[in-house]
Amino acid sequence: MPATIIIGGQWGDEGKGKITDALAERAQMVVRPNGSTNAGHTVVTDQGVFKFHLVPSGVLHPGCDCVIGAGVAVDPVQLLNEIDALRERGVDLSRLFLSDRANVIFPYHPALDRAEEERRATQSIGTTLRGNGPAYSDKVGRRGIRVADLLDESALRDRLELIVPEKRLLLAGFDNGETLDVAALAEQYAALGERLAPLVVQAEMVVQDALAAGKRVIVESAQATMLDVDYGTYPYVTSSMPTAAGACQGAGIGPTQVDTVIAVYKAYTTRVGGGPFPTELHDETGQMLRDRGHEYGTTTGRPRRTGWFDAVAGRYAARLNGVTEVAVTKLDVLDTLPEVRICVGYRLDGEPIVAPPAVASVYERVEPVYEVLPGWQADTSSATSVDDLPPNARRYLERIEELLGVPVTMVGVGPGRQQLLHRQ
Ligand code: 2SA
Ligand code: GDP
Ligand code: MG
Repeated sequence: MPATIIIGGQWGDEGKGKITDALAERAQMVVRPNGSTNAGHTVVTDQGVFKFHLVPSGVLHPGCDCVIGAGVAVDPVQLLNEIDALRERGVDLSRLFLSDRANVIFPYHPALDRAEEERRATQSIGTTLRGNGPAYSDKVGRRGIRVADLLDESALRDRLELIVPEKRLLLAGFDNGETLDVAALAEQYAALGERLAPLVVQAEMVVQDALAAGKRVIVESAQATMLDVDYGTYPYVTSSMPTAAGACQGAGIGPTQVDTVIAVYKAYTTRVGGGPFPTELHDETGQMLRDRGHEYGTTTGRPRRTGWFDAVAGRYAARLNGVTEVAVTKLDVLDTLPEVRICVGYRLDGEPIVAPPAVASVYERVEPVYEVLPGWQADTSSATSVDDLPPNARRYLERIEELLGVPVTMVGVGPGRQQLLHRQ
């Protein structure tokens, strides 16, 4: 059976965790293909609020295997903390697997992340400071250490002997980086490797075997298309590939093994960190979206920037990912507005443009062209079907669908599991 990929269609935090949890009810496997502890995916159940960082959002469903794929950068300390916290809440983690090829985040990665952000000063990216960028840089620079390398302490020490001297130089005078000690790191990380060993598998084979056995496999991507290292608002991007293509690579599947790509969009837009955001609101409507939408980083608690739905960036993402279905979340957050806006075009120096420009400083200058639609000023959070939604809310969804060029099949009207409407 072909796999389903879930991706973010905007700048992240669209509600991918909630959509994954909903689909995982009928799946046998959820694979996380990319990102690191920078991600925060929220699932709200009767048991409370779960914020997943590395563990796939399908883990609350008994019978669903959860795989952390080769494309993920894993901080072993954070992963073990996440596992312990979930176990304490009674979550069964016996079906959690970790790729032997996933890269490992060492303590020098967050330190380098902080040092780099400080050095960039006014041009800082606004990263989550989890070491994500430095870890992926090491991966493609062939200086990475992978999960399998933690399982042999002497080989691990050899790898660190090669890598650490450069880190000492880069971190000299910062965080006592010049004192990084190979033997201590090797001992500590070999011990962490020992604790992780029961989870470690050749994940791409586990995923391939599941597909071959006709199991329903969901690939849950982290971050979002506009944060993609190639197609996002470079350099204000993350360092992995949060597209459908990147999800294939990180999970170890080919494009012909996928038949459904679901892009998740919020009914408005948010982004955390720096970088272009044409529809950003700096007024009380922006604050209202932040308040009603609880727009604070799931991992860092940072206030998220907020703005209107951007159908230009949205359509770009839908096309790049070959999206087959769209989920629109957080419609309820717009319930009180007398009118809602959708950005239907960009103008650059007075001329219309149809897609995001490559250069961030040029993208910053883009002016959004808005279409104004009437609001619905009614509660949507208790709707149980799309037919319950006020006509203006339905019109808003239809317009989004038209502009993205992809059917909207799911609509979120609240954080809870029941607050997800299915639409044909
Ligand atoms: P990084 O840490 O190197 O990946 O940061 C680079 C940019 O990517 C953005 N980024 C994110 N944007 C939205 N949500 C993310 N996850 C957390 C959440 C974020 C948080 O779920 O709320 O808690 O602050 C996430 N992760 C990375 C980041 O803001 C930079 O713009
Ligand atoms: P992700 O990174 O894409 O999984 O999204 P996050 O979990 O970082 O952020 C989404 C936030 O919105 C979480 O707090 C969710 O509980 C919440 N959420 C998801 N869907 C809805 C919805 O339809 N309405 C409302 N009000 N909140 C939602
Ligand atoms: Mg998030």
